[in-house]
Amino acid sequence: MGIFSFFSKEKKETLDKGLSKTKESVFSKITRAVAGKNKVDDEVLDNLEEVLITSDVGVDTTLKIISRIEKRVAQDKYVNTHELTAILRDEIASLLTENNTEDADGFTIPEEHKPYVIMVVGVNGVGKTTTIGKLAYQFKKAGKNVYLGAADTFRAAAVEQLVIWSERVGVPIVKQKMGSDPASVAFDTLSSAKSNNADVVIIDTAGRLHNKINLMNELTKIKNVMKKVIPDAPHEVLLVLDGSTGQNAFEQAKQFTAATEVNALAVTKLDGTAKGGVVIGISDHFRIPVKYIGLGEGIEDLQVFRKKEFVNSLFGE
Ligand SMILES: Nc1nc2c(ncn2[C@@H]2O[C@H](COP(=O)(O)OP(=O)(O)OP(=O)(O)O)[C@@H](O)[C@H]2O)c(=O)[nH]1
Ligand SMILES: [Mg+2]
Repeated sequence: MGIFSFFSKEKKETLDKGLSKTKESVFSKITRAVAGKNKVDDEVLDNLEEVLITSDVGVDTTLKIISRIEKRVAQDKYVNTHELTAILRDEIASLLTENNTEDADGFTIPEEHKPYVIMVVGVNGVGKTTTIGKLAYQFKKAGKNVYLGAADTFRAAAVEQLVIWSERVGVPIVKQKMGSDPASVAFDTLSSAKSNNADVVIIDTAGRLHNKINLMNELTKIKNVMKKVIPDAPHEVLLVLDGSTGQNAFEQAKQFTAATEVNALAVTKLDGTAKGGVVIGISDHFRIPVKYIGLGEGIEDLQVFRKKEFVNSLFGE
């Protein structure tokens, strides 16, 4: 690692540990897929296809990966099954880096937008509030002046949960009582943040309302009210997805991005699940970049998603 590497040993360990269940599962499936074979042939490729699909990579992305490996095998004539994981790692890394966005490197807070407003959305229980706490911690560590807004006023204890994070991180929070109008909370938060010259505002929102239409209408209303304080807010709408739900997370991303404007994704709970392959499918499928991954419940367990590092961790030795 050179001096320009921002990927510390600790972060690599958290990533490796977080992805270990997915890795074990993928490796044992690959071992079975190549059992008794020396050469990568059609049968091995068929088995590999099944491995990727059952590892939550998703059908479309799996087919792209298999077709790349097929080409490579055809070119090299004889490919030993021992080389398969290395090839898989290379081809997945190339697929992800070629086909859409560059590595996002998390959120960069531009000087000209002050405060920079991040609105966090997603269905209930995916990890929105936790991700906000972890993000606030990272911004604060980077010397930013952070404000939190507790605009999930629907669920009992939701405000309290964000208050706990604000205390843990040591950043101010703007709140009202449960059941109050979330758009009004967002308005208050942006007003306070603006008058206190804050750098970043992160707004928590409810994951569950009476129904999905209500939820989408409310998000629109919150956005519109924000614009009264800061005309180009929100600058980021971060959709949080629970990676441990595998293909469900993928479906949620589809539905949410169709219903409301989203420009960044975070995939949480990759620790403790064997379904981490879903990040590959999500990163391949959506134009919207995966910016963060959640690797645990702790304050340090949120990492910027970097495609190569992710694939290396998953398919490394
Ligand atoms: N293991 C693990 N747990 C996580 C991660 N992110 C969040 N959680 C846990 O998931 C649970 C739900 O997280 P919340 O942050 O409350 O989710 P939410 O989206 O705000 O939920 P609602 O407010 O009900 O919509 C909590 O117990 C978190 O500790 C993660 O990356 N890894
Ligand atoms: Mg919450």
